[in-house]
Amino acid sequence: MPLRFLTSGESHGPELNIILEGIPANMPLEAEDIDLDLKRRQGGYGRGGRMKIETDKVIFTGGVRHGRTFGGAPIAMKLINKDHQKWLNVMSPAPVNENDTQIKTELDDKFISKVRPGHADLAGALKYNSPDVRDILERSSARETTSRVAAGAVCKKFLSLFGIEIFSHVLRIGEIAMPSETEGWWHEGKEYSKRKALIESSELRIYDPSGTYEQKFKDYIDSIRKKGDTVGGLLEVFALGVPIGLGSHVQWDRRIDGLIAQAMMSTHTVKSVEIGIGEKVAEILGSKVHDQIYRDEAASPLHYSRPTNNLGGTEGGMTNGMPITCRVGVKPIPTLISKLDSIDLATKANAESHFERSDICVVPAAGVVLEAMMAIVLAQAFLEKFGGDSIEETTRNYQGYLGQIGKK
Ligand code: EPS
Repeated sequence: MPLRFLTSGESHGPELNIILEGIPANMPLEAEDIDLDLKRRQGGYGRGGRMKIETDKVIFTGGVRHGRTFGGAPIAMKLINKDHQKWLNVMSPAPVNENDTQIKTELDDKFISKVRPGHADLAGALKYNSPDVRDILERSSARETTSRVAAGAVCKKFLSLFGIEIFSHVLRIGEIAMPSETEGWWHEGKEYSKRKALIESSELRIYDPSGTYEQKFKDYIDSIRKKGDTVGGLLEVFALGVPIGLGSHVQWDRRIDGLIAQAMMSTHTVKSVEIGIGEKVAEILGSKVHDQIYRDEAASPLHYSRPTNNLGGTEGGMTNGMPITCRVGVKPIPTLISKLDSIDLATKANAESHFERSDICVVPAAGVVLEAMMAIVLAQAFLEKFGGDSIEETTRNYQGYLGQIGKK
């Protein structure tokens, strides 16, 4: 059975629900494995009022017993939306009592027919025949990324048992970019943990050993806030310790680079995905693009190494044993204090877009969501190749493969 997951729940509904099926039995799993990433997602400079209300924590409702997965049972999780208490009537599943004038007034007040450019509002309202755009925005809200992070955290835990680690950092926010020499921070192994900790302690999730960029970014985001605007950015997401041979060249829908790109692109606000040096492949000659392979006795046990990783860890739709590297561009949040020109679906007239509450910049938080999506895709591919019903069986399968390719 392939690893699969579904999420449900609305931004202001009572809770978010996740079902993740296919994680082998007997994997150690505790709430704190997930809560740590939920907290990371809530952070980042430039977040809005909602993150002051919520303290996202997972509640397991199935599939976990005594600190481990068991018997193939799907992992079921829920996350409570604290903010729901203020939306009890607006989000109530019960039919509306037309005689209750108080509720009718509250519902009228929260009815939305002005669509936000850049959001799902216009297409969603027409497609689903929803005069009230709230029918669309409640589910299309990036609140759903909380569920992805929960599913991704379980996948990260699974991958960590096989030495695979996923991480992200911010390269650019709007007009300000990190200097290119800081981009390769994680290639130098011995400083890795220290550098990672530096990024974790940064509210921008940047690698800033000089300490000069943190404030620059904060001032910049503050200036955007003052203008009533929003801002996007660029991130790098990478995976280390990935074995050679995940994915396949034999069919279009089995190529790992395509699967990674789809998962990244499916994430709210994402508008570009590059693997390795990405669009630069268009400018550089083949002799400089392709990562040459050299015999290297010291690089045991496979006895070869590659000094470059321009193709970002994938060749022919398969992982090639090098780190997987991905650069992802996220657009500014479409809910702006300074409203955008749009239309009112009820009156069919020009109208300014609707504003309720929003973040100014979600770029640092997006990194945590993209890590989750990378983890889900890699766990799927790993289980497709090595998956057993239990962790013990999966480990045996993996060890057997390492022996076969001479890596044990
Ligand atoms: C989000 C919760 C939402 C938004 C945001 C992400 O909360 P609310 O709608 O109550 O302010 O802050 O949603 C969006 C960015 C979006 O585009 O819809 C969260 O939990 O991350």
